[in-house]
Amino acid sequence: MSIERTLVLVKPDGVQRGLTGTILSRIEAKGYRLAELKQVEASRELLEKHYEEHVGKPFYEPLVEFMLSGPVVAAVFEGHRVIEGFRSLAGTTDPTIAAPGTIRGDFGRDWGVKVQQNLVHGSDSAESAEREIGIWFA
Ligand code: RTP
Ligand code: MG
Repeated sequence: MSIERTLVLVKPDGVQRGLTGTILSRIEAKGYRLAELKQVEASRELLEKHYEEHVGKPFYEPLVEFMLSGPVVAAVFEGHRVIEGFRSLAGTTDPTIAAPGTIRGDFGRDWGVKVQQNLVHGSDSAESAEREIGIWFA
């Protein structure tokens, strides 16, 4: 059995709405281990590194602005298949159609703004996870 790690962010909407504890406890309740945790006011430089794959997309600039709008909670969770397990728990990107029972589906919706405010980020592969953990927990 291999232990995987993933980077989870509670985005500014989740922190501002007081959902940090609820979100972290759902991940723990699914069986993953909280290995690192901190609240950060991310810099533009850090966010540009984190989101480098999205440079040039129409939502890139509003996404960076949104992530600069308030504190973010960064966490590392560990466990067998945690990367896909967390993305399944988070639900699909658009919170309006994310399945009920998921974090985005239960707590999020489209607010009619330029970027999806969807409460959480989770790494999408082992390579992304190691890269992103290196950025947020340097
Ligand atoms: P994440 O990276 O945050 O875990 O989310 P994801 O894989 O589901 O989504 P991704 O395609 O990587 O996009 C990163 C974040 O950009 C925002 N986004 N808004 N059309 C839109 O309004 C739009 N598309 C993407 C979301 O905050 C998304 O999570
Ligand atoms: Mg992504």
